[in-house]
Amino acid sequence: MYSIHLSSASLSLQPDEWKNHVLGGIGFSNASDTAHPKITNFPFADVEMPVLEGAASACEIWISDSSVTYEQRGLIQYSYDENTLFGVLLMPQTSALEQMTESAFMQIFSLLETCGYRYIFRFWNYLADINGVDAIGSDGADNDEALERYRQFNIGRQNAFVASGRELTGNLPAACALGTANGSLTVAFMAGRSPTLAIENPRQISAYQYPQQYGPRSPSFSRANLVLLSDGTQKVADTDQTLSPQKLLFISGTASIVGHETKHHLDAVAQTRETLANIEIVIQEANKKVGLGEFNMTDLLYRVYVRHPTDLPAIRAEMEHVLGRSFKAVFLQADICRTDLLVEIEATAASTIRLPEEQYA
Ligand code: 3EB
Repeated sequence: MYSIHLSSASLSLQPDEWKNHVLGGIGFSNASDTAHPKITNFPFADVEMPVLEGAASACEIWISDSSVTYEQRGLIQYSYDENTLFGVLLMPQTSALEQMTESAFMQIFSLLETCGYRYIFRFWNYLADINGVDAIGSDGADNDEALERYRQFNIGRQNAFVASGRELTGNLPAACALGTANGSLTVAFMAGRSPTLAIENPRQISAYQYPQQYGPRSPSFSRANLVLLSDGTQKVADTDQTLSPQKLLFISGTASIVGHETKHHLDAVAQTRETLANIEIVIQEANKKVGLGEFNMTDLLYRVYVRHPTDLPAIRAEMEHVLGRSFKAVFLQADICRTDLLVEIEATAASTIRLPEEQYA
């Protein structure tokens, strides 16, 4: 399995034969990008989020080395090969965000149990107006105060983990949670048949142990998730050898948080530096499990969520300063789940990732 990153325009030019190996994708686009696919033969999270550099859209497409089956169940479009399932749930605005979120995650967990892909690598969560404050659902909590929507999302997500008998600490999936201007709740997910290894950050309290000041329920995610994909079909031709498992590292949305506190208020450059220090230590933790030098900061594919587009040049310059000039990143404009965070960076490492030249000029 590998991912490629390209614009919608390039995506639509790919041959059909290629598309039959696509597990799914996530695409970010400016509302004005008419090339953006609205209908695909594979599960596709279509996120309306401004792309700050280059093409008007940026798609991350996951491709299987074997054949892929496509299905739909309720609100979930999903696909799978013999060891990985990719799904997208698009939740219409039906009720309060907490209830919608709980329902969304319940449906996902139920599908994964049924299909036998219960080990979740990663969630991608996109919700409208993440920092907005509105009235919580009547049965949501023990008072009827207004609550920030990200905090409502956390209640619904945690309720679904509990109701599905999933652990709230320890081996949690990697994740990100970002705000969009429009749309409802979009959750994309990738899961497999065997356990993954959650990685935590020794500079940070685990998110699932954040104190109550960040909301009545803590967020259910790990700092990164290490996935070893042993593909029985990856036999070396005419020998008894099989390829060693592919190692994937999904680094969650990472921000300028040390302990549990936001650091460097109003300073996008210092927040970027702190965030990269967090990512670096997460990579070191992952390498303790799989071997020194397996993953390194310069080979990652980064996605950078920038709250204020005017901060982009400074954030990019700081990344160049730390990573060198040739790092690979897509920059998007998004609201981040704490109002004092100006930047959030996530990353993926895959040992067989292939990149087209185009997106990262
Ligand atoms: C943080 O470290 C920043 O709620 O799923 C990062 C990644 C963040 C995932 C989530 C939130 C989430 O707390 C915010």
